[in-house]
Amino acid sequence: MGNENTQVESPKAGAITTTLQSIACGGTGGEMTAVDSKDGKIVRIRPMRIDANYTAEELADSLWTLEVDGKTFAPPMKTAPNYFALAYKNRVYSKNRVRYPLKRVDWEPGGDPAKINAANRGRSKFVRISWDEALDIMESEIRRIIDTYGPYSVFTIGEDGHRESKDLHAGGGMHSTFMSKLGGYTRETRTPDSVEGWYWGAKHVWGSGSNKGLGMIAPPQTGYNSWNVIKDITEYSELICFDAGDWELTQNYGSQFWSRLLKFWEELGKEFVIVDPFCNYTAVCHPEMKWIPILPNTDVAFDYGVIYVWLTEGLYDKEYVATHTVHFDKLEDYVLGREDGIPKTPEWAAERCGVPEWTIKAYARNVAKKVTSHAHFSSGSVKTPYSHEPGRTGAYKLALQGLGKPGVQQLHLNASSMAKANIARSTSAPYSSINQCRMFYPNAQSIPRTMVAEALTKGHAKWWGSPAIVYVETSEQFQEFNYPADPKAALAMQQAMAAAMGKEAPTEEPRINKVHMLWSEKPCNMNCWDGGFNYQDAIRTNEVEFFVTNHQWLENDSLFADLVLPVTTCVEDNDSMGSGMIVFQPHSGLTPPACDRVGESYSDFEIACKLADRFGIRDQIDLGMTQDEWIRYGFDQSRLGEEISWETFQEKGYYFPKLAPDWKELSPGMRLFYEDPEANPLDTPTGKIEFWSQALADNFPDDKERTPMARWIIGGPAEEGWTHDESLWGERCKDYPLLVTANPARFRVHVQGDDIKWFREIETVKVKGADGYYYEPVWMNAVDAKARGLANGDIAKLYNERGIVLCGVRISERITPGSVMVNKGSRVDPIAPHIDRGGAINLISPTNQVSKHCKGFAVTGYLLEVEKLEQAEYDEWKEKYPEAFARDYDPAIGINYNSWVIE
Ligand SMILES: Nc1nc2c(c(=O)[nH]1)N[C@H]1C(S)=C(S)[C@@H](COP(=O)(O)OP(=O)(O)OC[C@H]3O[C@@H](n4cnc5c(=O)[nH]c(N)nc54)[C@H](O)[C@@H]3O)O[C@H]1N2
Ligand SMILES: Nc1nc2c(c(=O)[nH]1)N[C@H]1C(S)=C(S)[C@@H](COP(=O)(O)OP(=O)(O)OC[C@H]3O[C@@H](n4cnc5c(=O)[nH]c(N)nc54)[C@H](O)[C@@H]3O)O[C@H]1N2
Ligand SMILES: [Mo]
Repeated sequence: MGNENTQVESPKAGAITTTLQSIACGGTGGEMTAVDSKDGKIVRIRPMRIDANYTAEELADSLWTLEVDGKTFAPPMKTAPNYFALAYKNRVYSKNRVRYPLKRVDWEPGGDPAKINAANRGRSKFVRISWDEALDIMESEIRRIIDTYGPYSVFTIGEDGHRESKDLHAGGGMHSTFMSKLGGYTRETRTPDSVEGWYWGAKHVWGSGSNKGLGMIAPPQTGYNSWNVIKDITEYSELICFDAGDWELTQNYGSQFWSRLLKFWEELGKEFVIVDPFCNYTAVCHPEMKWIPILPNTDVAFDYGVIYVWLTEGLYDKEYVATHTVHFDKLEDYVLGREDGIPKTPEWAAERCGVPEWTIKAYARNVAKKVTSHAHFSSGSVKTPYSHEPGRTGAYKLALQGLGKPGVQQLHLNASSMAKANIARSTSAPYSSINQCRMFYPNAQSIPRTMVAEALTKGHAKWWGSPAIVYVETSEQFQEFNYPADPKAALAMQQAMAAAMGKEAPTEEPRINKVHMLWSEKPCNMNCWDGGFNYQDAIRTNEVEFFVTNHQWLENDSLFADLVLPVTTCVEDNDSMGSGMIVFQPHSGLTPPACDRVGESYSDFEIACKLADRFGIRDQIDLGMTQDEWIRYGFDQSRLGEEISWETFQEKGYYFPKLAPDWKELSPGMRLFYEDPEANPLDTPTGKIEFWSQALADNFPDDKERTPMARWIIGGPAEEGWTHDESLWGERCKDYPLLVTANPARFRVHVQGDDIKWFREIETVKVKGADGYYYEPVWMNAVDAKARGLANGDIAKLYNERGIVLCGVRISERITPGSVMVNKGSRVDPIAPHIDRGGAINLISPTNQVSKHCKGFAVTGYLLEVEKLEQAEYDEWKEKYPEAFARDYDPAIGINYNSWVIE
């Protein structure tokens, strides 16, 4: 079967052809990149000159400059793509690419329990099948499931997330769009992963926040946008505190903007402090940084120690507190010990967070003395059990120092764009009309991503908070939801949605049922979300009659699938691009295919079209337009036409929107609120910053975990009503005494890129075990390693009651004693149920959510123990699970396709 859907031919034989691409793996676009190809294959990927097709005069109104103290910061004329983009050839031609449709050998369609062999998911191998056979299976299974149970038994997994940068061809919702045309589906909803603690905590302090919903502060008066925060910090801040957040590592996946900005700030003589269990890349790459090691998930103690110093030494902004905040007295009562008899002194804090008392005092006095901003991209400390507490104390610290004053800002994910452009930043928005179901729309029946395992294994689940993340009021967190959905409530939801979208509303209750088919368009739940081993168990039941994934690489969830449909990478598609949030300049461009497609792959959009042909609904999916027409339509729907004609855009291939003429004058960050809180209120119930929340007190009066004000919460046994016992002061820590710091990896974007061989050559990326296998490193302090008889290069078992993950020991002073650091996202390599060789750390993360009423995840700052894997046990496993140890393995890329496919 040819790629008849691609109307642009791949480069001609012989000559080198260059195409423009956007490669970021972050869901949104990255820096513009030039890709050179020959004979339909990529030969190299490199930066490109932004003035390649424009004169300096033509660019003049689009490029910003920042001038402070006689020093200048401006975008480079040569783009600075991230290292992932530059190495992407490894990814496109990885030995791990899915080249053909694959079917698990011992699964047959039809729903016969004897032919599902659910227990073998993640164990048995795959065989190649034709596209016709794959589409036959898809069609017959979807028809059977709908006939037997109704359409809500099809569960579409993986809306949005950090897939590759694509517009028309973007996955994560095409399956939902397709199913919606067949009468419905159960939607897997994303939880506020990047921002858990801000979402569940800080929203109750300073309102819904950026994008109206993410919980990081932004002024309602500017449509919840935070412009000119970088400019304000550059001009006024003397000190920048990175309270959990590794900007040198995490802010560079779109471009190298943040590396360069941090360098510029260094040149301006700014001071930096990083409070972090790990001496992170921001700390090691920038000599001016001061690192304060802290135990994971103890930031609340640290922050209260700091606040105690401020309150007792009068080092806070009293006037601001009086005019901009409410319930300061309650905070005072708690901090000074009037409420519970325990003053939260630096000494009290030191015993809990491991930071010496005098360091806490010095930090407190330094922050109060200097003009200080706090950088929180999403922040490691807000992905922990009870993360609403550090989310709230983080907000309190800013409030006490006059948030919004010149140079006193929260630098966060939606405050990291340099200058406002005149028109919409990208052409991607119009594609929401094709991929209608992507992100943020509620559905008649849904399951939050954090509760899928529970819903599948128990058959029911209950939570609070709607499936939407942005554009929602804080009060939606008080709403209760259930799986299976109540058909009456589901009908009401459908009618409300129809009304909001101006569509005809259904009148009959939907035929709600439990889910029996899983279809993932972003298959990495077990490795990105919480309780991964439980998720594997949930897939391994006959209740799941069919599990299909669309995927480019044979890894993670796809290893557990019954059918894998091969997907193109972003450089193979005929597409367009819009820039994401962390690039030098907003831009739009056309990205024709850079190379021939690998194997028989199609984009998620094309797969939906093929299926739609089988069901006679093609015109409802592509709306009768070719891909070229869609790309033109995207241009027409964007506001690009106000500044450039379609013909010129096509000829030039890319465009930088002009800057808003007044971009420098836009009120920076929270300045409006600072200047006049009455005229520019927050969207909290009182319009002010609330140290204590009446809304929480009214709605969840018995919640001892998220009380109306942030408290030092350590949890405890489940019998006593606690969601977690993941602290150093409970019972579980007797068996599992180490707190893990499970961060994003420098050389992966989440799970993406673990097979890039150029990175795997870097010494710190993997640890070679005595058996020749390259293990994911566990970074341990010498103190903790010595106590366990561990040496560099040892194979170690990381475990708790949820299972065992193998890692390679890397002893380093970069991690504080009491914690070990393992990067999330190393590929799953199952040995047996609840034993994994790949080092996929999220497999053993908590299965419970943030806290009782907060359905988000807790994926770092939890307990485990580390122990050497002795040779005798290794040999025993090898004998017991021979197939796991016999998988074809390439040290340059790790586990690969051949190990799972019978050729
Ligand atoms: N321990 C720990 N866990 C964490 C975090 C942490 O800091 N620590 N961070 C959390 C955060 S902030 C986030 S945002 C999440 C990220 O979690 P996700 O957004 O789920 O992460 P990705 O790994 O980027 O997921 C993308 C998946 O889609 C696949 N994919 C890419 N492009 C396409 C495509 O075009 N089509 C299809 N069908 N598939 C595609 C990729 O191969 C990959 O499997 O992880 C969270 N998990
Ligand atoms: N290379 C790469 N870049 C990425 C990603 C990736 O996977 N790879 N993911 C992207 C995404 S979607 C997001 S949301 C951002 C996240 O960007 P960040 O907010 O910067 O990342 P986090 O992992 O949330 O936080 C990182 C820092 O928090 C520290 N930390 C962990 N636990 C604690 C704690 O309990 N207390 C304190 N004080 N510090 C702690 C970690 O050691 C780490 O240095 O990164 C983005 N950029
Ligand atoms: Mo994220």
